[in-house]
Amino acid sequence: MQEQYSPEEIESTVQLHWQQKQTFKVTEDASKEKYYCLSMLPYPSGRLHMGHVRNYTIGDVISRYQRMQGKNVLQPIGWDAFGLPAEGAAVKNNTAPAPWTYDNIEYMKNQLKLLGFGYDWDREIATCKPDYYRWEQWFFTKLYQKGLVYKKTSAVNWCPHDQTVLANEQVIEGCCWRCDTQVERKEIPQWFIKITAYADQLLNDLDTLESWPEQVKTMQRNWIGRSEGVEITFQVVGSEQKLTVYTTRPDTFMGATYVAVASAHPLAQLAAQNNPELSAFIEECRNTKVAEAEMATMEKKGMATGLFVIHPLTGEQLPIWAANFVLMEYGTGAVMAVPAHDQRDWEFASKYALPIKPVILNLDGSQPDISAAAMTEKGALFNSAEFDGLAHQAAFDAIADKLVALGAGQRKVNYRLRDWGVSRQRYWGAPIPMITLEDGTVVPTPEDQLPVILPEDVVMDGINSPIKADPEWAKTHFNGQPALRETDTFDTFMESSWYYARYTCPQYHQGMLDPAAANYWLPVDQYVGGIEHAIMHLMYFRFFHKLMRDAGLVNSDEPAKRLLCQGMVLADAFYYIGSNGERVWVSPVDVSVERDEKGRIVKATDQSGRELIYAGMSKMSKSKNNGIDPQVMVERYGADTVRLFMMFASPAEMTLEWQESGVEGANRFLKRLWKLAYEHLQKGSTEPLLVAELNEEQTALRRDLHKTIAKVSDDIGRRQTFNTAIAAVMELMNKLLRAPQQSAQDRALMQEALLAIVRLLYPFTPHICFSLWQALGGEGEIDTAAWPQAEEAAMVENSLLVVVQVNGKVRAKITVPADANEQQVRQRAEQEHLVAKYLNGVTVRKVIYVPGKLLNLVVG
Ligand code: RRW
Repeated sequence: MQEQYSPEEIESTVQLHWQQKQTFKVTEDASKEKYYCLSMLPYPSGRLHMGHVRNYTIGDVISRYQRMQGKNVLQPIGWDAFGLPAEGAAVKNNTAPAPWTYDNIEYMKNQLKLLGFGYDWDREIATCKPDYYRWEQWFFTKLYQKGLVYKKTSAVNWCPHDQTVLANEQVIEGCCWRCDTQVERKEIPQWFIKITAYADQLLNDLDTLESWPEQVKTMQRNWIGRSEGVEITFQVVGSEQKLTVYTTRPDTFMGATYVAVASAHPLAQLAAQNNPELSAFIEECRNTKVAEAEMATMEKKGMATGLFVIHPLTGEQLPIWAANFVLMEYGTGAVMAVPAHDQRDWEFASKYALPIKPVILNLDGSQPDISAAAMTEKGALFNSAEFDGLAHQAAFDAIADKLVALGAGQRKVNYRLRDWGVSRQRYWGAPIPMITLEDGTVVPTPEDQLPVILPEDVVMDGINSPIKADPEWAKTHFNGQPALRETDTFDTFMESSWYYARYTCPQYHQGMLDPAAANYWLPVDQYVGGIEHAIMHLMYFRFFHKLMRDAGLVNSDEPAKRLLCQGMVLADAFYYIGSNGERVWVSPVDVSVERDEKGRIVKATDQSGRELIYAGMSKMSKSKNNGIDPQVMVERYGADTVRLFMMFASPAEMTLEWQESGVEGANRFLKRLWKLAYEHLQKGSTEPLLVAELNEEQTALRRDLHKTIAKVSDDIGRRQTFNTAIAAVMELMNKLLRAPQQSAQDRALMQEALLAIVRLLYPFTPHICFSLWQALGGEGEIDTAAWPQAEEAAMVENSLLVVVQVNGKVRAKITVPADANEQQVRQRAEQEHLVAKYLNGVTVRKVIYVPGKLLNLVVG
């Protein structure tokens, strides 16, 4: 063993060993308990981000820990390789998306290896390869045959200058990213998958996911948005037409004072025919595409249509307004407005001077004050004729029943969830396997024509998809007749919805999944990834699992038992004001700082000595130039140090503040561990440990060792508090550093402790632990070693702390053997100087003894 800890050397040697031995290659083995640990696969964006390192370190720690528990652990990795960034980069670098993607994969793969992650590389997947996406295409055609896929027109961003569809990311402040032309909305036919048919299952099964974070489940519940309500039908005045709305608050119905419809609603269109002003308003709404998230905050605008409906319970006429915040795609494209009890309606009514009629009392029975805002609580009714006095649920039921009886309403469960639009008008994606015949009929691509291969050798102009630009590409045949292929491609969330299942049988050619392999490994035992995927990806992932189950491909209901969402990675950000008043961000690696005694930054300068403004810690990002390159850190300190710091600096779900001083601390700790082992080994071999012969001090140290083993096991395995596990090992290390090393048993104990510590740290810092295990003479390789076991007997406290009082006043605390009786405890107490002092010249009249806790001597 070398005296100096030299991570570079150790890490490359150990990594080579893993590669040659194929340590992390696994196959199905019915004799072993399986464990499937999955981290969200990366986009091959070019270089690893610190956020990736955090994600993949957590996954690797859990995988290595589970392997040492004797389980058959699958930890795969792959590439989420399709998507728009590759198109942008290809145009910029004058290349094509495919070579750019494959180069990135090669580069990032090497970076992952340098970090020492224990992947089964034989299962690597790149989602842009036809042998992957062919099964996605196949599955889509099956879903089509089941009636779970349909085509519908839907709005996209359209650049009238470039004559092309733009992805949301390509619309910058309402304009085209290339030519700055105002973007329009355009309705085009697109493919949808009926996720709404699974809304109830996706909602109900959340209750079975006991080991998913509550936050994620809540977000999914809200996204699905199940509500019970009533669909109300109004008669339009002077017409045969009807207008239908859906409400979850029928109890407020007597307070409805107008109805609002989407600008695209047929009634608005009808009214616009002889109303140019309304027609212009509708056009304006059509051209302003508003993201759903912005709906709540945008300015609410509307216009009266001149039409009215009849309130089915009061017979009153309510005006119909066209409004920009009602969307045709949602529900019926119309809503009833109760401005006294809905804030959005209140704002709209206030703006356009529409009547506001309160009908719900405050909780205390008083009338609500609606002068400054709506009252949105649930309460008893007033101003509601025959329904006055009814409490919320009773009012809901009474009004619903009455509407049903009148034929003007029906109860309905509604979901906020929309069907999944999977069409993208982009090139770099899996072609949608549908064909249009000459007579306009649309059919799925026949199985023998799959995969529909995306050509990789293309020239990008950045405007048109090459498969749309080339009229030949779409040409095909169906039953001997000429036909045209779909030139749209899938949303990349399609690929990431089922990759976890394909990892179980990546080379299977007879079908999408090999049921034996899939059912051996699935469901995933532990999924690790960013919270940004809480809603969409994790919903599609759960949806696909159910679709595959219903196609007989898997036999479980949910894809992942346990989910861990790691926090963001932050770093200091600094800037100065440039000559045009702009902020110029300076990378923290190029900044020198002065700190006050509390460690706060008081002065920062760049390399030329220019004083900088400190902007605090923020998420590592290109825009603030505060990304820290993982590779640079690995080169400077070694992968083990980077991994250890990441896991120690904060709990996995919390944000992590990148501090180079913390990285240095982690590095010093590893050097101390190396040195301790080195010095121990320099003294030669050790004798067997004889537990019965250990003195009190040695027994206490051994108790600490076994308690640490128990704590670390629990912290990693159950609590997933990796930072406290590391802290516990560090504390133990401090004790070992001070432990005497004179006797043979001192050294035998040190040997036991070091062999345990290298295994406890192995999930975090596998390279150094691999080497130390070898040097210490551990049995076999550490990769296949068993996790250390905490011995119950070693953890038993053999001494107790007893509080000694004289006349109820605490005078001393003494340590006694655990089996001491009252007599022995009293003897030991009376020897204590501070106790003896109060016993001088007095008689002990009474002794109160609480065994193992308290001794009170009553004197007088
Ligand atoms: N390919 C998708 C993806 O997100 C995953 C599919 C399953 C849909 C924080 C994490 C920060 C990310 C900043 C930067 C995800 C990060 C994994 C970061 C892969 C996190 C990456 N691909 N968490 N990650 N950069 O390549 O959350 O503080 O973008 O779990 O790494 O990220 S990805």
